Formats: sequence, C-alpha cells, structure tokens
Amino acid sequence: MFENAASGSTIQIAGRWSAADSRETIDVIAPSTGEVVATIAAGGEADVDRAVKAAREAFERGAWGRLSAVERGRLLMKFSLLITENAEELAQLEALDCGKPMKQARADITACARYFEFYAGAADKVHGETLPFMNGYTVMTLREAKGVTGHIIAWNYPAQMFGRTIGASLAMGNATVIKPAEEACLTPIRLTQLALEAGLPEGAINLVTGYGEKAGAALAAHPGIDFMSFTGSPQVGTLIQQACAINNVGCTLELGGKSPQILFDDADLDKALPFIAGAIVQNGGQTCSAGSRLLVHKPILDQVLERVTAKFESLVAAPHDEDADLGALVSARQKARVQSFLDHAAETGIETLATGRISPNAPPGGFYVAPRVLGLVPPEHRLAREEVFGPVLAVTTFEDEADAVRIANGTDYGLVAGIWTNAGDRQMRMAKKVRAGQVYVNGYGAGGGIELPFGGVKKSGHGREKGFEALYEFSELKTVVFNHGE
Ligand code: TXE
Repeated sequence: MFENAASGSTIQIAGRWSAADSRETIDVIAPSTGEVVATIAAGGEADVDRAVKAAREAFERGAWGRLSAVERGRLLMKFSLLITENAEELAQLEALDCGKPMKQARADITACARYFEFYAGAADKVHGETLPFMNGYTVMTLREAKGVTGHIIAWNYPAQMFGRTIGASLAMGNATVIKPAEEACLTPIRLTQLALEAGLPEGAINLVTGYGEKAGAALAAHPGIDFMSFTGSPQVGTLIQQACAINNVGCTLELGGKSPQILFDDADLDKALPFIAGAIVQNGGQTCSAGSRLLVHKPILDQVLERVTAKFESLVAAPHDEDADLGALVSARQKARVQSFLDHAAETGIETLATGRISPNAPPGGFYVAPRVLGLVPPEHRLAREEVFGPVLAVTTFEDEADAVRIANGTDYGLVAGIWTNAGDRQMRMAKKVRAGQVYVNGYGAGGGIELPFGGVKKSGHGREKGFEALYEFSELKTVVFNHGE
C-alpha cells in the first residue's frame, strides 16, 4: 500500500498531501475479505473550501491557467503514459478496493489511460466558429474553460470515472476538485499522485476524500464551483442539482439505469448470449449500463431460458486474484441491498431460474453474491423497474415490436438498450423508438467506448460524458462580435 493511503494523508490540495482538518478518518475495507486494508482522511467543509480556493488560484493565476491547449494536451499524454507504466500496481489497488477480478481491474486501468490519451489529443482540437451576420460585422465563437469544476464519482469504476471526468475537464483548461466515493478511493488517490509526477501543475487536480454527506455535499454547495459532474444514485443526483440551482451553475448527472436487452426471434442467439450474460455479470452487475432486463420474444422463450440458465449456472464469484467471472460486491451495504431485492422477489412469487456459485476459496468475510436469473418478472414488478446493482438478470417476455417498445420504455430510467434482431428495418425502428442515451444493435458494451457520447434520459440523468461531447459540457461558448463597418 502506498504511503498516503496507509497513513490517512489522502487530501491533495495545491500540491500538498494532508490529513483532514478535523483529523477524522475512514477505514478502507477490502470487499473480497471484509478486512481493513488502509485509512483515508474523512474530509469536510474546511478541506473542500481550501481545495476549491486552490483550484481557483491555479485557474486564474497559477501555472495551469497559463498553459496553451497544446501544452495541456502534452501533459495529459505524459500522465496517460505514466498510468500505463504503473498499470499493474493500479489494477491491484482497484481490485483490492472494489473487489473486482484482476481481469476487470486491468481493463479499467487500460480505459483510464485511454481517457487521458483521448483527451490529450482532443485538447487542441476543440474550437469555435465564425458566423454569418449583418454586413459590417464579423462574429466568432470561442470555446473557453468554465473555471473550477467539481467532480463527485461513484465506487463502481473509480479509475474509469476519474479518467473520463477529470480528463475531459482538464483538457478544456479547467481546474478540478474531485471527491471520490468513500468505498473506493485508492486508485483516485494514486492517480492524483501520478498526475503530479507527470508534471501537472499544483492545483489542477485537488482531491478530497470523505463521506458524501459531508465532503460531497460541501463540494456541490460551494459557491466557488462553476460546474458539477456527478455519478451516483438518483436520490443524491437530485441533491446535487438542487445545490447547483442555488449557485446557478450547471451539472451533468449520470444516475444509472435499468437497461433492457431486447431479443427478437430472428436474432443470432450464439452472438447475443455472451453479451447478455456479460452485460449483467460485469463488475458483479454494479454497472450503470448493466443489461439488467432481458426482454424475450415469446416464440423463443424456452430455448433462450435453456441457454441463459446453463450459462449462469456455470458462473463463479471468486476473490480478485483469480480470473473470476465476477468478484465480491463493493460493501456489506451493497450486498444487503441486493439481498433485499432477492428476498422481495421470493416473497412475491418470482422464480429463481438459475443460480451461479460462490467459489470455495472466497473468504467468509467477503461480500459475495452468486449470480441469478429471475423470471418471469412482470414489467410492473420492482425487479423489472428498480436498479438492483448486483448480478441479477430479470427475464420478461414480449409479444411483438410494439409490446417490446412499451416494456423497454416502461421504467423511469433510459441509459442504454441492446436490440438483437437481424431485420434491418426493425433495427432502425427500434433504435429510434427506444428511449435511451445509447442504443446498441446486435452488440452491447457501453463501458468501453471512450470516444462515444454516453449519458441518460429520464431519471438516468442528463448531460453527456465521453468523446467530444464531454468537452462541450466542460466549456462555455463565448460569442465575440466585431462591428468594423463596410
Ligand atoms: O450512491 P450515492 P450509493 C446507484 C446504485 C446503488 C445506489 C446506491 O443503484 O445501489 O445508487 O449507491 C456521494 N452530497 N448507483 O449509496 O450515495 C458519495 O460519497 C454529495 C448508480 O453508493 O449516490 C459518492 O461519492 N455527494 C451509480 C457518490 O455520491 C454525496 C453508481 C455516489 O454515492 C452525497 C453508484 C451528498 N448528500 C450508485 N451523498 C451509477 N450511475 O453508476 C453521497 N454522495
């Protein structure tokens, strides 16, 4: 374990590491064993205030604010290369802190490095336009940084979220303050160390570890923040938006989903089934874009169930040092939450069609949940409407295309959808009718697309991350009008 996380000096402000002003700490628990492995600072209002002021200083007067877009891009590229050099150490931290299998943790670190690579390249390619106007005028738009951006991220993909939100904001020239989730801070802390090592000026990234209700709430409410980026639950998303409304600043909210995989009777099942299992088992189902609902066209129900249940019965949850199908869930709280959904399913007569296994090597103190297939789940049932955030697939049937659209759109969420059909005209109709921020046709893989705009509609949130769209979110458009006469 690196020094800061062992000693609790996990708050980074203007190049300096420190403990919380209050000296309070939080124990870091490894989900795969349930043991305490580190201590982090429980930052609060005073720490957040110092961090926001440091970011403001870096943006307005410090070295960061004086860099050109080309120079910012070069530093982000150095940072990306340093992440890759330290990838194995980072992957081990991510696996330890989140309970992920090493294979998943390595993929997450690769994606994190790739975010900084993408945004390094993009930094000097975002630009304004000249616009036609009245004779005697020349009008141009400039894309400028917003200033100081606040970032509150979740515990399910800390390294990836750090990459996508901090990478995009820094590329635009903002100075940042990040509050990672109290359950999973280790890679954000280590990444911040590496950013300084790569030469990012002091104050460009400030990091305050701590609880959401204290450090997170203080960050969202701070009047020195020009824009907030939040990933987490819809309940907290509402609080963030309220805080932003009081300060009259914007925010992007990424709040999860109940994403459907829609399987028509003409689909290529050999192609679809690995994606269907992968999309709900990846990261133990603790993925905003998890394909947690399987909508099956009635004529193929029996053959689909036979194959899906066989697949799930072969899956094993195991500690992160193995090449496991899934690891432990992030916390005892999350395990209890998933269990409460399973209990509710049983109490309301929903059948468990398949159950995977927990490896005998899994320590008894770890937070393991065996993957499940539940069915048939009526579209109005809680299991078909609420985000379980665990390895639980809810199977529902549909009669025809219209029924599929009605059920797919019948939840409060709208993040991702998978459509499986070989009929070209149906592919196009469905892609247009399903309400989601991202739609996959004969595929599914929301996590990987660094270049692809990502975000939700309805209760899944608003605003877009990833790709160039994120750069637009983290910038302001200024219109400059020259009245020079004819
Ligand atoms: O989220 P919270 P939780 C969903 C998922 C999960 C459920 C609960 O269904 O089971 O939410 O997870 C910070 N002011 N998602 O309770 O509390 C907190 O410290 C400011 C989906 O862990 O929303 C952390 O950094 N910040 C989601 C972040 O918010 C506050 C990922 C997320 O925690 C705060 C995570 C407050 N008052 C959960 N309270 C996705 N979109 O992928 C907490 N936080």
